[in-house]
Amino acid sequence: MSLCRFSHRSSQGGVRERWGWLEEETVYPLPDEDVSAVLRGKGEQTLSGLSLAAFRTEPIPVRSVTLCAPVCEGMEVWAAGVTYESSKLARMSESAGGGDFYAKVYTAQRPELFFKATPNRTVGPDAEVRIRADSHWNVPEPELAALISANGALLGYAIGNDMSSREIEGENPLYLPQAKVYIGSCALGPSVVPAERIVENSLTIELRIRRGGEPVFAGQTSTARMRRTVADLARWLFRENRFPRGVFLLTGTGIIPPDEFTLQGGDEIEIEISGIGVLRNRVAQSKE
Ligand code: DO4
Ligand code: MG
Repeated sequence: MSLCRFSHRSSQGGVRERWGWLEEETVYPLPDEDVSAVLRGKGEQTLSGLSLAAFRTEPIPVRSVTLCAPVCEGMEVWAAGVTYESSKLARMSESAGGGDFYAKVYTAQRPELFFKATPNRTVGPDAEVRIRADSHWNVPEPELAALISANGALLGYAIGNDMSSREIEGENPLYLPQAKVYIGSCALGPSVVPAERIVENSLTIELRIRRGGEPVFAGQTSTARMRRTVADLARWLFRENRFPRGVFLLTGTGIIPPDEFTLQGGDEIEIEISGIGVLRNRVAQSKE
């Protein structure tokens, strides 16, 4: 039972992206205005309420649709950083300037929050995430992603991948937007599980990377290791900011591959979060 975004060839031959309600192997298309109202914080305040609208529409087998990132025009993706000790330590050691500010932000009251992506920079399940041509040290960052409505209600959870260039961020923290924000730098999916079905503080997050079919990295953490709560991060995000169509907030990574590891074109990334699902993406090496 989750909210998804999908594309599907209609009987008239057209293909369009739309919202749907995913129940096991079936997708029930949802009226755009119903989902939009929830995201805008009007009326219904939970995703589960959408299931009623879904059962009035014609079901489609999930195998005949393409799942997309659960974001639409007007939505934004933001991210929190240094919310796990492992992220703090890795960044301190990679930082050319010593990285004292990572230690400070880890314990500070104000979290690190940064703009991550627009829908056109975000890919969905089985699509390609990208590594930059001007970076030689790149990693996926598997993160719990929270969907929050315009009025700050926590609607649900998905899986996020905050693709990052460790080389560019490590050279100078002022390069963070270039390390983090580019076409194909964010993956979201496979769908959004209603918040009321998830206990946020004890989820297992697993990352598996394969190259030529062989495992080259695997790691695991738990959201129990997160230093901040999603609600606290969301409160900071909404300070002096408005998200009229809703926003995704990635909550930081706790899995850092060893320093000698970098992604390569063709790698397969699999992120699993208990109770939410599995997000798979292939890596494309930019030629720009
Ligand atoms: O401080 C830079 C970014 C941190 C981040 O993305 C993370 O900890 O997940
Ligand atoms: Mg991150």
